[in-house]
Amino acid sequence: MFHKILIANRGEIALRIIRAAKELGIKTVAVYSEADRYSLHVRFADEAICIGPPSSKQSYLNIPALITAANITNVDAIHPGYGFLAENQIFAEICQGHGITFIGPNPSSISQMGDKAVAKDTMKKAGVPVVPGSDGVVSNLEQAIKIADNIGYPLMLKAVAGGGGKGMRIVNNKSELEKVFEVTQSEALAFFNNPDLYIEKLIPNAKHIEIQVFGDKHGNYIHLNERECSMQRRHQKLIEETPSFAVNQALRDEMGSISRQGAKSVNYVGPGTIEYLLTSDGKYYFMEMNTRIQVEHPITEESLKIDLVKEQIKVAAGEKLSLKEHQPIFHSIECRINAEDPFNDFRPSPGKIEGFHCPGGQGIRVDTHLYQGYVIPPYYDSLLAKVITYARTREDAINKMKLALDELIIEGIKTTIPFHVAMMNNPDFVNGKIDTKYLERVNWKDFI
Ligand code: MV4
Repeated sequence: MFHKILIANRGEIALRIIRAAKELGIKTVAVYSEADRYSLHVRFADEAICIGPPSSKQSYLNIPALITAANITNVDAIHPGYGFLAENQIFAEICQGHGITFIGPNPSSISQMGDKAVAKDTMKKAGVPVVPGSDGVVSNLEQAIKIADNIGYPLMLKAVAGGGGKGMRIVNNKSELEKVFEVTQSEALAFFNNPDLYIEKLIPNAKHIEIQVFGDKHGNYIHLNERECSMQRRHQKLIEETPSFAVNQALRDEMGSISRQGAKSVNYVGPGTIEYLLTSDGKYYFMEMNTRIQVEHPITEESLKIDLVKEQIKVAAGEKLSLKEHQPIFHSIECRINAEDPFNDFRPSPGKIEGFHCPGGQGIRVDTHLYQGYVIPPYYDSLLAKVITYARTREDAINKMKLALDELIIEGIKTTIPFHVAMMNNPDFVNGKIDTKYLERVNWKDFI
Protein backbone atom coordinates (compact mmCIF):
# COMPACT_ATOMS: atom_id res chain seq x y z
CA MET A 1 0.00 0.00 0.00
CA PHE A 2 1.07 3.59 -0.55
CA HIS A 3 2.84 5.44 2.24
CA LYS A 4 1.88 8.96 1.15
CA ILE A 5 -0.27 10.43 -1.65
CA LEU A 6 -0.62 13.91 -3.13
CA ILE A 7 -4.08 15.20 -3.94
CA ALA A 8 -3.99 17.30 -7.12
CA ASN A 9 -7.33 18.94 -6.51
CA ARG A 10 -9.30 21.23 -4.18
CA GLY A 11 -12.76 21.66 -2.64
CA GLU A 12 -15.02 18.86 -1.50
CA ILE A 13 -13.35 16.16 -3.58
CA ALA A 14 -9.95 16.90 -2.02
CA LEU A 15 -11.55 16.40 1.42
CA ARG A 16 -13.25 13.21 0.22
CA ILE A 17 -9.90 11.79 -0.91
CA ILE A 18 -8.11 12.85 2.30
CA ARG A 19 -10.77 10.99 4.33
CA ALA A 20 -10.32 7.81 2.30
CA ALA A 21 -6.53 8.02 2.64
CA LYS A 22 -6.73 8.54 6.40
CA GLU A 23 -8.94 5.45 6.77
CA LEU A 24 -6.34 3.48 4.85
CA GLY A 25 -3.50 4.82 7.02
CA ILE A 26 -1.94 6.77 4.14
CA LYS A 27 -0.32 10.17 4.71
CA THR A 28 -1.64 13.03 2.56
CA VAL A 29 -0.19 16.08 0.83
CA ALA A 30 -2.52 18.91 -0.20
CA VAL A 31 -1.60 21.37 -2.93
CA TYR A 32 -3.24 24.75 -3.11
CA SER A 33 -3.32 27.97 -5.12
CA GLU A 34 -2.80 31.36 -3.49
CA ALA A 35 -6.61 31.74 -3.50
CA ASP A 36 -7.07 28.53 -1.47
CA ARG A 37 -4.71 29.18 1.46
CA TYR A 38 -7.61 29.05 3.94
CA SER A 39 -9.30 26.00 2.45
CA LEU A 40 -10.09 22.94 4.53
CA HIS A 41 -8.09 20.54 2.34
CA VAL A 42 -4.98 22.53 3.29
CA ARG A 43 -5.88 22.16 6.96
CA PHE A 44 -6.86 18.50 6.97
CA ALA A 45 -3.95 17.11 4.95
CA ASP A 46 -0.73 16.11 6.75
CA GLU A 47 1.30 18.51 4.59
CA ALA A 48 0.39 21.33 2.22
CA ILE A 49 2.29 23.04 -0.57
CA CYS A 50 1.38 26.21 -2.46
CA ILE A 51 1.69 25.52 -6.19
CA GLY A 52 0.97 28.91 -7.73
CA PRO A 53 -1.31 31.89 -8.34
CA PRO A 54 -5.13 31.63 -8.30
CA SER A 55 -5.75 30.81 -11.98
CA SER A 56 -6.20 27.06 -12.54
CA LYS A 57 -3.73 27.15 -15.40
CA GLN A 58 -0.97 28.35 -13.08
CA SER A 59 -1.88 26.09 -10.15
CA TYR A 60 -4.11 22.98 -10.32
CA LEU A 61 -3.28 22.49 -14.02
CA ASN A 62 0.42 23.29 -13.60
CA ILE A 63 2.09 19.91 -14.19
CA PRO A 64 5.69 20.96 -13.40
CA ALA A 65 4.57 22.54 -10.09
CA LEU A 66 2.60 19.41 -9.14
CA ILE A 67 5.47 17.05 -9.97
CA THR A 68 7.88 19.27 -8.03
CA ALA A 69 5.53 19.22 -5.01
CA ALA A 70 5.28 15.43 -5.32
CA ASN A 71 9.06 15.05 -5.44
CA ILE A 72 9.72 17.41 -2.52
CA THR A 73 7.23 15.54 -0.32
CA ASN A 74 8.31 12.12 -1.57
CA VAL A 75 4.84 10.76 -2.32
CA ASP A 76 4.19 7.36 -3.92
CA ALA A 77 1.08 8.39 -5.80
CA ILE A 78 -1.08 11.29 -7.01
CA HIS A 79 -4.88 11.33 -6.87
CA PRO A 80 -6.27 13.74 -9.49
CA GLY A 81 -9.90 13.84 -8.26
CA TYR A 82 -12.28 15.03 -11.01
CA GLY A 83 -11.85 17.91 -13.44
CA PHE A 84 -8.41 19.57 -13.71
CA LEU A 85 -5.90 16.85 -14.76
CA ALA A 86 -8.07 13.80 -14.03
CA GLU A 87 -8.47 12.86 -17.71
CA ASN A 88 -5.16 14.15 -19.01
CA GLN A 89 -3.18 11.34 -20.62
CA ILE A 90 0.04 13.38 -20.62
CA PHE A 91 -0.17 14.01 -16.88
CA ALA A 92 -0.75 10.30 -16.21
CA GLU A 93 2.32 9.50 -18.34
CA ILE A 94 4.49 12.12 -16.63
CA CYS A 95 3.54 10.72 -13.21
CA GLN A 96 4.57 7.25 -14.37
CA GLY A 97 7.81 8.66 -15.80
CA HIS A 98 8.67 10.04 -12.36
CA GLY A 99 7.93 6.76 -10.60
CA ILE A 100 4.71 8.15 -9.12
CA THR A 101 1.54 6.08 -9.42
CA PHE A 102 -1.30 7.96 -11.12
CA ILE A 103 -4.43 6.92 -9.19
CA GLY A 104 -6.57 6.34 -12.24
CA PRO A 105 -6.69 4.31 -15.44
CA ASN A 106 -3.74 3.69 -17.77
CA PRO A 107 -2.82 6.59 -20.07
CA SER A 108 -3.94 4.47 -23.05
CA SER A 109 -7.49 4.10 -21.61
CA ILE A 110 -7.64 7.86 -21.05
CA SER A 111 -6.58 8.69 -24.60
CA GLN A 112 -8.83 6.08 -26.23
CA MET A 113 -11.88 7.43 -24.41
CA GLY A 114 -10.80 11.06 -24.86
CA ASP A 115 -11.14 10.84 -28.63
CA LYS A 116 -14.91 10.43 -28.98
CA ALA A 117 -14.74 8.75 -32.40
CA VAL A 118 -12.14 6.24 -31.18
CA ALA A 119 -14.21 5.71 -28.01
CA LYS A 120 -17.32 4.98 -30.03
CA ASP A 121 -15.51 2.59 -32.38
CA THR A 122 -13.85 0.79 -29.44
CA MET A 123 -17.18 0.35 -27.63
CA LYS A 124 -18.94 -0.78 -30.80
CA LYS A 125 -16.32 -3.50 -31.27
CA ALA A 126 -16.86 -4.55 -27.64
CA GLY A 127 -20.57 -5.06 -28.34
CA VAL A 128 -21.85 -1.84 -26.76
CA PRO A 129 -24.79 -0.33 -28.72
CA VAL A 130 -23.81 2.96 -30.39
CA VAL A 131 -25.85 5.63 -32.21
CA PRO A 132 -26.02 5.01 -35.99
CA GLY A 133 -23.70 7.41 -37.79
CA SER A 134 -20.44 7.86 -39.63
CA ASP A 135 -17.65 5.32 -39.32
CA GLY A 136 -15.20 7.66 -37.61
CA VAL A 137 -14.17 11.09 -38.85
CA VAL A 138 -15.98 12.88 -41.71
CA SER A 139 -13.36 15.06 -43.37
CA ASN A 140 -15.34 17.19 -45.84
CA LEU A 141 -18.81 18.47 -46.72
CA GLU A 142 -19.34 16.14 -49.73
CA GLN A 143 -18.65 13.11 -47.54
CA ALA A 144 -20.90 14.55 -44.80
CA ILE A 145 -23.81 14.99 -47.24
CA LYS A 146 -23.50 11.39 -48.47
CA ILE A 147 -23.48 9.98 -44.94
CA ALA A 148 -26.33 12.27 -43.87
CA ASP A 149 -28.50 11.13 -46.78
CA ASN A 150 -27.86 7.57 -45.67
CA ILE A 151 -28.67 7.92 -41.96
CA GLY A 152 -31.30 10.64 -42.36
CA TYR A 153 -32.06 13.94 -40.58
CA PRO A 154 -32.15 15.32 -37.95
CA LEU A 155 -28.56 14.50 -37.03
CA MET A 156 -25.76 15.69 -34.82
CA LEU A 157 -22.33 16.94 -35.77
CA LYS A 158 -19.90 16.20 -32.95
CA ALA A 159 -16.25 17.13 -32.45
CA VAL A 160 -14.08 14.06 -31.79
CA ALA A 161 -12.20 16.14 -29.19
CA GLY A 162 -15.45 17.42 -27.63
CA GLY A 163 -17.43 15.86 -24.84
CA GLY A 164 -19.67 16.90 -22.01
CA GLY A 165 -21.83 18.79 -24.50
CA LYS A 166 -19.08 20.95 -25.95
CA GLY A 167 -18.54 21.05 -29.72
CA MET A 168 -21.84 19.62 -30.93
CA ARG A 169 -24.60 20.86 -33.23
CA ILE A 170 -28.02 19.65 -34.34
CA VAL A 171 -28.56 19.66 -38.11
CA ASN A 172 -32.14 19.41 -39.40
CA ASN A 173 -31.64 19.17 -43.17
CA LYS A 174 -29.18 19.25 -46.06
CA SER A 175 -29.15 23.04 -46.47
CA GLU A 176 -28.37 23.47 -42.76
CA LEU A 177 -25.58 20.92 -43.11
CA GLU A 178 -24.11 22.92 -46.01
CA LYS A 179 -24.23 26.03 -43.85
CA VAL A 180 -22.75 24.69 -40.63
CA PHE A 181 -20.34 21.86 -41.48
CA GLU A 182 -17.28 24.01 -42.06
CA VAL A 183 -18.21 26.46 -39.29
CA THR A 184 -18.40 23.58 -36.81
CA GLN A 185 -15.02 22.29 -38.03
CA SER A 186 -13.40 25.71 -37.45
CA GLU A 187 -15.00 25.97 -34.01
CA ALA A 188 -13.68 22.54 -33.09
CA LEU A 189 -10.22 23.61 -34.24
CA ALA A 190 -10.44 26.83 -32.20
CA PHE A 191 -11.80 25.15 -29.02
CA PHE A 192 -10.00 21.83 -29.01
CA ASN A 193 -7.12 22.33 -31.43
CA ASN A 194 -8.62 19.50 -33.49
CA PRO A 195 -11.12 20.11 -36.36
CA ASP A 196 -12.27 16.48 -36.74
CA LEU A 197 -16.02 15.85 -36.68
CA TYR A 198 -18.24 12.78 -36.80
CA ILE A 199 -21.93 12.39 -37.52
CA GLU A 200 -24.69 10.71 -35.52
CA LYS A 201 -28.42 10.37 -35.87
CA LEU A 202 -30.19 12.61 -33.36
CA ILE A 203 -31.75 10.66 -30.48
CA PRO A 204 -34.52 12.94 -29.17
CA ASN A 205 -36.22 12.96 -25.73
CA ALA A 206 -33.72 10.61 -24.12
CA LYS A 207 -32.72 10.15 -20.54
CA HIS A 208 -29.11 10.27 -19.40
CA ILE A 209 -28.28 7.00 -17.67
CA GLU A 210 -24.74 6.10 -16.71
CA ILE A 211 -23.26 2.84 -15.45
CA GLN A 212 -20.52 2.79 -12.81
CA VAL A 213 -17.83 0.29 -13.74
CA PHE A 214 -14.69 -0.76 -11.89
CA GLY A 215 -11.61 -2.65 -13.02
CA ASP A 216 -8.39 -3.77 -11.37
CA LYS A 217 -4.86 -4.60 -12.58
CA HIS A 218 -5.59 -8.35 -12.52
CA GLY A 219 -8.21 -8.42 -15.25
CA ASN A 220 -11.29 -8.25 -13.01
CA TYR A 221 -14.20 -6.03 -14.06
CA ILE A 222 -17.54 -5.29 -12.42
CA HIS A 223 -20.45 -2.90 -12.80
CA LEU A 224 -22.11 -1.13 -9.88
CA ASN A 225 -25.54 -0.29 -11.32
CA GLU A 226 -26.79 2.89 -12.93
CA ARG A 227 -27.17 6.55 -12.06
CA GLU A 228 -30.01 8.64 -13.48
CA CYS A 229 -28.60 12.06 -14.44
CA SER A 230 -31.28 13.55 -16.68
CA MET A 231 -31.91 16.60 -14.47
CA GLN A 232 -29.34 18.83 -16.14
CA ARG A 233 -29.06 22.43 -17.25
CA ARG A 234 -26.65 23.39 -20.01
CA HIS A 235 -24.82 20.08 -19.54
CA GLN A 236 -24.38 20.69 -15.82
CA LYS A 237 -25.96 17.94 -13.76
CA LEU A 238 -28.09 19.24 -10.89
CA ILE A 239 -29.74 16.13 -9.40
CA GLU A 240 -28.67 12.49 -9.69
CA GLU A 241 -30.21 9.34 -8.28
CA THR A 242 -29.83 5.58 -8.17
CA PRO A 243 -31.59 3.34 -8.99
CA SER A 244 -33.33 4.97 -11.96
CA PHE A 245 -37.13 4.65 -12.19
CA ALA A 246 -36.55 3.99 -15.92
CA VAL A 247 -34.36 0.92 -15.37
CA ASN A 248 -35.75 -2.45 -14.26
CA GLN A 249 -33.57 -5.30 -13.05
CA ALA A 250 -33.44 -6.93 -16.50
CA LEU A 251 -32.26 -3.71 -18.16
CA ARG A 252 -29.83 -3.08 -15.28
CA ASP A 253 -28.29 -6.53 -15.74
CA GLU A 254 -28.07 -6.05 -19.51
CA MET A 255 -26.61 -2.52 -19.47
CA GLY A 256 -24.34 -3.56 -16.60
CA SER A 257 -22.84 -6.57 -18.31
CA ILE A 258 -22.40 -4.67 -21.58
CA SER A 259 -20.65 -1.86 -19.70
CA ARG A 260 -18.42 -4.37 -17.91
CA GLN A 261 -17.46 -5.68 -21.37
CA GLY A 262 -16.76 -2.13 -22.51
CA ALA A 263 -14.46 -1.52 -19.55
CA LYS A 264 -12.67 -4.83 -20.18
CA SER A 265 -12.07 -3.93 -23.83
CA VAL A 266 -9.83 -1.00 -22.77
CA ASN A 267 -8.21 -2.84 -19.81
CA TYR A 268 -9.84 -0.26 -17.59
CA VAL A 269 -8.34 0.19 -14.10
CA GLY A 270 -10.26 1.91 -11.27
CA PRO A 271 -13.70 3.51 -11.23
CA GLY A 272 -15.11 4.67 -14.57
CA THR A 273 -18.49 5.64 -15.93
CA ILE A 274 -20.13 4.71 -19.21
CA GLU A 275 -22.79 7.23 -20.24
CA TYR A 276 -25.83 6.28 -22.28
CA LEU A 277 -28.83 7.88 -23.88
CA LEU A 278 -31.92 5.82 -22.92
CA THR A 279 -35.02 6.29 -25.08
CA SER A 280 -38.62 5.89 -23.91
CA ASP A 281 -38.89 2.60 -25.83
CA GLY A 282 -36.02 1.12 -23.83
CA LYS A 283 -33.24 1.43 -26.41
CA TYR A 284 -29.90 2.67 -25.17
CA TYR A 285 -26.83 4.05 -26.91
CA PHE A 286 -23.26 4.70 -25.78
CA MET A 287 -22.41 8.40 -25.48
CA GLU A 288 -19.02 8.63 -23.80
CA MET A 289 -16.90 7.11 -21.07
CA ASN A 290 -15.62 9.20 -18.16
CA THR A 291 -12.28 7.89 -16.99
CA ARG A 292 -12.38 9.37 -13.47
CA ILE A 293 -14.18 9.26 -10.15
CA GLN A 294 -17.26 11.40 -10.73
CA VAL A 295 -18.91 14.16 -8.73
CA GLU A 296 -21.99 11.97 -8.24
CA HIS A 297 -20.12 8.86 -7.00
CA PRO A 298 -21.63 9.15 -3.46
CA ILE A 299 -25.11 8.00 -4.54
CA THR A 300 -23.61 4.71 -5.74
CA GLU A 301 -21.71 4.48 -2.43
CA GLU A 302 -24.82 5.06 -0.32
CA SER A 303 -27.04 2.82 -2.46
CA LEU A 304 -24.61 -0.09 -2.16
CA LYS A 305 -22.89 0.82 1.14
CA ILE A 306 -19.40 0.78 -0.36
CA ASP A 307 -16.44 3.19 -0.56
CA LEU A 308 -15.42 3.84 -4.16
CA VAL A 309 -12.48 6.11 -3.31
CA LYS A 310 -10.87 3.69 -0.87
CA GLU A 311 -11.31 0.93 -3.46
CA GLN A 312 -9.81 3.22 -6.13
CA ILE A 313 -6.69 3.77 -4.03
CA LYS A 314 -6.35 0.07 -3.16
CA VAL A 315 -6.73 -0.99 -6.79
CA ALA A 316 -4.17 1.63 -7.90
CA ALA A 317 -1.75 0.10 -5.37
CA GLY A 318 -2.21 -3.26 -7.11
CA GLU A 319 -4.76 -4.94 -4.87
CA LYS A 320 -7.47 -7.13 -6.36
CA LEU A 321 -11.01 -5.75 -6.58
CA SER A 322 -12.76 -6.42 -3.28
CA LEU A 323 -16.18 -5.05 -4.30
CA LYS A 324 -18.89 -7.37 -5.62
CA GLU A 325 -21.73 -6.66 -7.99
CA HIS A 326 -25.06 -6.49 -6.27
CA GLN A 327 -28.54 -5.05 -6.55
CA PRO A 328 -29.34 -1.65 -5.03
CA ILE A 329 -29.88 -1.76 -1.25
CA PHE A 330 -30.99 1.85 -0.82
CA HIS A 331 -32.45 4.53 -3.05
CA SER A 332 -30.08 7.48 -3.04
CA ILE A 333 -30.44 11.04 -4.36
CA GLU A 334 -27.89 13.83 -4.69
CA CYS A 335 -28.63 17.56 -4.97
CA ARG A 336 -25.68 19.68 -6.09
CA ILE A 337 -25.62 22.96 -4.19
CA ASN A 338 -23.83 25.59 -6.28
CA ALA A 339 -22.80 29.17 -5.56
CA GLU A 340 -25.19 30.39 -8.25
CA ASP A 341 -28.32 32.53 -8.24
CA PRO A 342 -31.14 30.37 -9.67
CA PHE A 343 -33.38 33.46 -9.89
CA ASN A 344 -30.84 35.13 -12.18
CA ASP A 345 -30.14 32.47 -14.81
CA PHE A 346 -27.87 30.57 -12.41
CA ARG A 347 -25.28 33.34 -12.47
CA PRO A 348 -22.18 32.60 -10.33
CA SER A 349 -22.35 34.07 -6.82
CA PRO A 350 -18.97 33.84 -5.10
CA GLY A 351 -18.28 35.58 -1.78
CA LYS A 352 -18.05 35.09 1.95
CA ILE A 353 -20.06 32.42 3.82
CA GLU A 354 -21.51 34.53 6.65
CA GLY A 355 -23.48 31.71 8.21
CA PHE A 356 -23.42 27.95 7.77
CA HIS A 357 -25.29 24.98 9.19
CA CYS A 358 -25.00 21.45 7.89
CA PRO A 359 -27.95 19.02 8.03
CA GLY A 360 -27.57 15.58 9.57
CA GLY A 361 -29.45 12.57 10.81
CA GLN A 362 -30.10 9.08 9.54
CA GLY A 363 -29.80 8.65 5.78
CA ILE A 364 -28.26 12.08 5.17
CA ARG A 365 -24.72 12.73 3.96
CA VAL A 366 -23.25 16.09 3.03
CA ASP A 367 -19.94 16.33 1.14
CA THR A 368 -18.74 19.91 1.40
CA HIS A 369 -15.70 22.07 2.04
CA LEU A 370 -17.70 25.00 3.47
CA TYR A 371 -17.33 26.54 6.90
CA GLN A 372 -18.57 29.78 8.40
CA GLY A 373 -16.24 32.59 7.35
CA TYR A 374 -14.92 30.77 4.26
CA VAL A 375 -14.57 32.97 1.18
CA ILE A 376 -15.52 31.24 -2.09
CA PRO A 377 -12.98 32.27 -4.70
CA PRO A 378 -14.34 33.21 -8.14
CA TYR A 379 -11.73 31.21 -10.09
CA TYR A 380 -13.04 27.65 -9.91
CA ASP A 381 -16.27 25.73 -10.35
CA SER A 382 -19.24 26.72 -8.25
CA LEU A 383 -19.94 23.44 -6.41
CA LEU A 384 -20.36 24.15 -2.69
CA ALA A 385 -21.92 21.01 -1.30
CA LYS A 386 -23.49 17.74 -2.31
CA VAL A 387 -26.51 16.81 -0.22
CA ILE A 388 -27.04 13.07 -0.47
CA THR A 389 -29.92 11.14 1.06
CA TYR A 390 -30.63 7.43 1.11
CA ALA A 391 -33.61 5.37 2.23
CA ARG A 392 -35.43 2.10 1.43
CA THR A 393 -37.76 3.81 -1.02
CA ARG A 394 -37.51 6.70 -3.45
CA GLU A 395 -40.37 8.46 -1.67
CA ASP A 396 -38.50 8.33 1.65
CA ALA A 397 -35.28 9.53 0.03
CA ILE A 398 -37.16 12.52 -1.44
CA ASN A 399 -38.75 13.28 1.93
CA LYS A 400 -35.39 13.15 3.64
CA MET A 401 -34.01 15.47 0.95
CA LYS A 402 -36.75 18.01 1.71
CA LEU A 403 -35.87 18.14 5.40
CA ALA A 404 -32.13 18.14 4.70
CA LEU A 405 -32.54 21.12 2.35
CA ASP A 406 -34.62 22.85 5.04
CA GLU A 407 -31.83 22.39 7.57
CA LEU A 408 -29.05 23.44 5.20
CA ILE A 409 -28.21 27.07 5.95
CA ILE A 410 -25.78 28.95 3.71
CA GLU A 411 -25.81 32.70 4.31
CA GLY A 412 -23.91 35.47 2.55
CA ILE A 413 -24.17 34.23 -1.04
CA LYS A 414 -26.87 32.98 -3.42
CA THR A 415 -27.18 29.22 -3.83
CA THR A 416 -29.21 26.68 -5.81
CA ILE A 417 -31.04 25.47 -2.67
CA PRO A 418 -34.38 27.08 -3.76
CA PHE A 419 -34.17 25.23 -7.09
CA HIS A 420 -33.78 21.88 -5.32
CA VAL A 421 -36.62 22.58 -2.88
CA ALA A 422 -38.85 23.32 -5.88
CA MET A 423 -37.82 20.12 -7.65
CA MET A 424 -38.47 17.91 -4.61
CA ASN A 425 -42.05 19.29 -4.70
CA ASN A 426 -42.36 19.07 -8.49
CA PRO A 427 -44.84 16.33 -9.63
CA ASP A 428 -42.80 15.76 -12.81
CA PHE A 429 -39.71 14.96 -10.75
CA VAL A 430 -41.67 12.95 -8.21
CA ASN A 431 -43.25 10.90 -11.04
CA GLY A 432 -39.98 10.46 -12.92
CA LYS A 433 -41.14 12.42 -15.97
CA ILE A 434 -37.73 13.95 -16.65
CA ASP A 435 -35.47 13.88 -19.70
CA THR A 436 -32.35 15.84 -20.59
CA LYS A 437 -34.36 18.67 -22.17
CA TYR A 438 -36.80 19.00 -19.23
CA LEU A 439 -35.39 22.25 -17.82
CA GLU A 440 -35.49 23.85 -21.29
CA ARG A 441 -39.24 23.16 -21.53
CA VAL A 442 -40.37 24.35 -18.10
CA ASN A 443 -39.74 27.31 -15.83
CA TRP A 444 -38.43 25.84 -12.58
CA LYS A 445 -39.91 28.75 -10.61
CA ASP A 446 -43.40 27.45 -11.44
CA PHE A 447 -42.77 24.65 -8.91
CA ILE A 448 -41.89 26.85 -5.92
C1 MV4 B 1 -26.55 13.22 -28.25
C2 MV4 B 1 -27.87 13.64 -28.07
C3 MV4 B 1 -28.83 13.19 -28.98
N1 MV4 B 1 -28.46 12.41 -30.02
N2 MV4 B 1 -26.24 12.44 -29.31
C4 MV4 B 1 -24.61 15.77 -24.71
C5 MV4 B 1 -23.35 15.55 -23.98
C6 MV4 B 1 -22.60 14.53 -24.74
N3 MV4 B 1 -22.15 13.52 -23.82
C7 MV4 B 1 -23.53 13.97 -25.73
N4 MV4 B 1 -24.76 14.71 -25.62
C8 MV4 B 1 -25.83 14.40 -26.37
N5 MV4 B 1 -25.57 13.59 -27.43
C9 MV4 B 1 -27.19 12.07 -30.17
N6 MV4 B 1 -26.84 11.32 -31.21
C10 MV4 B 1 -28.17 14.46 -26.99
C11 MV4 B 1 -27.14 14.87 -26.14
C12 MV4 B 1 -27.55 15.76 -25.09
C13 MV4 B 1 -27.51 15.40 -23.75
C14 MV4 B 1 -27.05 14.16 -23.34
C15 MV4 B 1 -27.01 13.83 -22.02
C16 MV4 B 1 -27.45 14.72 -21.07
C17 MV4 B 1 -27.89 15.96 -21.44
C18 MV4 B 1 -27.93 16.31 -22.78
C19 MV4 B 1 -28.40 17.57 -23.12
C20 MV4 B 1 -28.42 17.91 -24.44
C21 MV4 B 1 -28.00 17.01 -25.41
